Amino acid sequence: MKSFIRSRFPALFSLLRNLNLLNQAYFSKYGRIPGAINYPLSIVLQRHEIAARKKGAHALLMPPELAEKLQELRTEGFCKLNLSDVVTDVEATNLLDSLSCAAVEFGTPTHDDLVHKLGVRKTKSYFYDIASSNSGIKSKLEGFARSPKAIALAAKYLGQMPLIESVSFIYSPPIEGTQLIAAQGWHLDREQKSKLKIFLSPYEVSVASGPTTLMPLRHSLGKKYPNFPAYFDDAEAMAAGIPVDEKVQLLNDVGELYMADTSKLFHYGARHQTMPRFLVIISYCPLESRLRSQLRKEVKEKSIDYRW
Ligand SMILES: O=C(O)CCC(=O)C(=O)O
Ligand SMILES: [Fe+2]
Repeated sequence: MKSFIRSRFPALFSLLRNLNLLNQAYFSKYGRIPGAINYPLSIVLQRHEIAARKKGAHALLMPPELAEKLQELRTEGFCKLNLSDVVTDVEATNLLDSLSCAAVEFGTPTHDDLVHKLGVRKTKSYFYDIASSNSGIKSKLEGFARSPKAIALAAKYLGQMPLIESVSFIYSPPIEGTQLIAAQGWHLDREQKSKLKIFLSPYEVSVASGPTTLMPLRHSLGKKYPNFPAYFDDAEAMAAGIPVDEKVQLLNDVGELYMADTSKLFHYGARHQTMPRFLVIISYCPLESRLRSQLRKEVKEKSIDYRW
């Protein structure tokens, strides 16, 4: 298209180029529009979509049996559910079977294997997302994430029809030593005002298998985020008045799961598990992000490389 205009209508081409009409792709259907139009338009469109999502969430009927869980989410910032609260017994069994089969098939590679055989970055060697290379599991998790009751709970909690931001099935090898890497340090997932995550394992989660750990809402709310936007350790948490002793480990039996607002609750992933760890993490979020682009860049850079 560009070269056609350039060869057939050189004057028009240079006019368009001068107006910057050839650079910013937006609606491919309409061709290209400049940033000066694109940016305000995208804000209007986003507002419009958020309003529609809010209406959608408002119109949804809350399954009565989940009303109490919604209340818990609002007061504690997290809640524990049975898988069968969200899907049918058959669907629950089916999902757990598929996850444990995928886990067995994947095996229990070491940190070195993750780095050298599976190409995981050294600074991320504490986990690998099995769903990233197993499309069957990925689509099962997407199906589960879309189940009407889970969506209803997320929509009522977030106040709008949620985006399913990600689904993953992470594996972490046993951790020796005490060094903390990335999400093993305390942090908030602060990109949005709220972010509701599902944590679900096909196995029992005990202290030995590395539970996700969080600080309930009453101890997280209003606390300054030390070392923002990077991670922080227990000593830094205590110095900031975050009562580390009040932390909650998300322990569960097979068939149970947690939902937690990781944007409001300080939390970390497993630290010192002696057993291999398999965990589904599904993230629901509102459409709006509160990071300005510079801050977003900063968070990304620091969170990838930060270690202590
Ligand atoms: O590994 C985990 O349990 C939690 C990781 C984490 O920080 C998150 O999913 O937000
Ligand atoms: Fe997190």
